[in-house]
Amino acid sequence: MNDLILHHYPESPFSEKIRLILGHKKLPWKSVRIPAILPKPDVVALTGGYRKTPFLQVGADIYCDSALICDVLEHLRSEPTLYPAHLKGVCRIFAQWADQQLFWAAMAYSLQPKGAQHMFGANPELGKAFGDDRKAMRVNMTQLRAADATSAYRSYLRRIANMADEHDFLFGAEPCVADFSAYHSLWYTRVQVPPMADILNATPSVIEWMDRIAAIGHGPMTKLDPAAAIAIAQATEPQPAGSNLLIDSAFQDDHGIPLGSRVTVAAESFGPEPTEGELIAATRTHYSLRREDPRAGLVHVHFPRIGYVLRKAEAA
Ligand SMILES: N[C@@H](CCC(=O)N[C@@H](CS)C(=O)NCC(=O)O)C(=O)O
Repeated sequence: MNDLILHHYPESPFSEKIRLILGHKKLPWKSVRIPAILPKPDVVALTGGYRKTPFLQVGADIYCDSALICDVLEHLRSEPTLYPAHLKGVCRIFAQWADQQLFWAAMAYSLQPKGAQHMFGANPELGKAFGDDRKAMRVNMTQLRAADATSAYRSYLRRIANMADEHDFLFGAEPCVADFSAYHSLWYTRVQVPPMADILNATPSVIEWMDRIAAIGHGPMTKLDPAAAIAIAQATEPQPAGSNLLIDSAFQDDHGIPLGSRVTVAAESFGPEPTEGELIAATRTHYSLRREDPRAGLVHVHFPRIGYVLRKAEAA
């Protein structure tokens, strides 16, 4: 099999979720460091437009969004599982809540002036560029005010503590996808913005649970430069739909858009840059687009169905 290449940057919470899952499943991986803000020419060469972090490259197949990457890693190595049979629905729904509600509360809390000063105090120009970049990404969403975010974050931490009081991990003796999704936002507060981390002190069982997750580590990783990753895509044929690392291939037509159509796929909110290509799969779980890139050659770009908008491309 082609190497697993994670495109990410150290401070990214959703990347920390995937780094830990790679460690949990003991999967070796290659690490490509990408910029945190636009422009991202090497990213877009592979994704065709999607600019969020992280994404996973396997040869000339590009898997966007950490939820889809979880499915890919589970398909590749089913043990230890992210989705225990008796928790299948609830752990995915909990993860979705954590990746949305908990994440945005944690971000708005952590990046109040004191937190932003810690992150960018030494480089105010970078702080301004980061703020402008994220502002442009914020479509179809309301921004939480710091005080409201603080209230929500405190409540969420108490609820997570109720779970961590009961078992070593949120749903039992072993971690599942819910743990990794709940962890990454709290990790951001604790590790990236320590001046804001005192909010965690009211829930010591959450801190102990975080220590257990952190102990999992990131597994065996080697660095790769972005140009080498693009050359790998260039030199590799993408996998035909149905034999890639996704679980299903049956066509599910909810949009009246036949396979073979020219389409765009874009995130519903936050980071609306679309990827355009030929629709080669639209299954229960994901969309796959085929696109030709001047630098990366023929690539297949995959997105989860949930959270993404499929449209027919405008005629040129
Ligand atoms: N639903 C996406 C969310 C990813 C996301 O919002 N990532 C943040 C970084 S942690 C991001 O893309 N920020 C802008 C950027 O890195 O360009 C996922 O699960 O992967």
